[in-house]
Amino acid sequence: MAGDGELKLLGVWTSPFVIRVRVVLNLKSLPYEYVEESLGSKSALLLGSNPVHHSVPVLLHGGRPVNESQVIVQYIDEVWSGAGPSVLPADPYERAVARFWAAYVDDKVGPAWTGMLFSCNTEEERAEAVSRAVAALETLEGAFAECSKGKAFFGGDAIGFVDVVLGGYLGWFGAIDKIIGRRLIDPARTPLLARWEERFRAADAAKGVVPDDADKMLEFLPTVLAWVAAKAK
Ligand SMILES: N[C@@H](CCC(=O)N[C@@H](CS)C(=O)NCC(=O)O)C(=O)O
Repeated sequence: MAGDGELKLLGVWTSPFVIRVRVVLNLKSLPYEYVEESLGSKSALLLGSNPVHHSVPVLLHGGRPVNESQVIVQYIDEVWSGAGPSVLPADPYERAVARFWAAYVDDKVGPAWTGMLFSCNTEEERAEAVSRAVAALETLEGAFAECSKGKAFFGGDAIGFVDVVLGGYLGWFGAIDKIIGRRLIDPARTPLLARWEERFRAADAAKGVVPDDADKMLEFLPTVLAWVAAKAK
């Protein structure tokens, strides 16, 4: 169904929100054109396709834009329901639970991620954001036990909605690990998530999309900080 030129994704390679969409496109084996944006000089296509937020990701399907990463992931899952595994569970209750935890990730992990990297002015502020991230991850450790039912992923045997939503952050987590000198997903505090991280990173759909070079991420950090500073002006 996704013929040549039908799907175009506007993104930034480090964005957790873009990465989750790319993982799902890979899971479904959908061909797409990827367009790397510079958030310091956004393209006319990005500004016109996401006039409300001007943010990535934007998925263009046959030229029509779909915005907001969690919305995009669910859109792909619905439109290409026959291609590859379903990301959302078939059962309505389990689907509601998955949506709840995905929202939790972006409500709690998202702001802590920003706080650890982009909005901390002092090491104390960074440490405070790290604490908030670790607390959210400890809650997600319990969610993993509940959702996975002893299997490999939040989605069970296969990567599901909560997996891709949380998995999008792993590239930056690797960079944060280097900054703070310990693992954010600490095998002692969150052993289930630590093993989940290894499985998720090793999955074919994540390879080449979830950044695994923390130094490269850290080299890119000043670029993102400049975007954030310019936006705040
Ligand atoms: N809630 C949005 C968040 C997207 C977002 O914040 N994207 C960032 C990149 S990580 C962005 O494009 N920022 C540009 C801007 O806000 O001007 C989603 O899930 O898609």
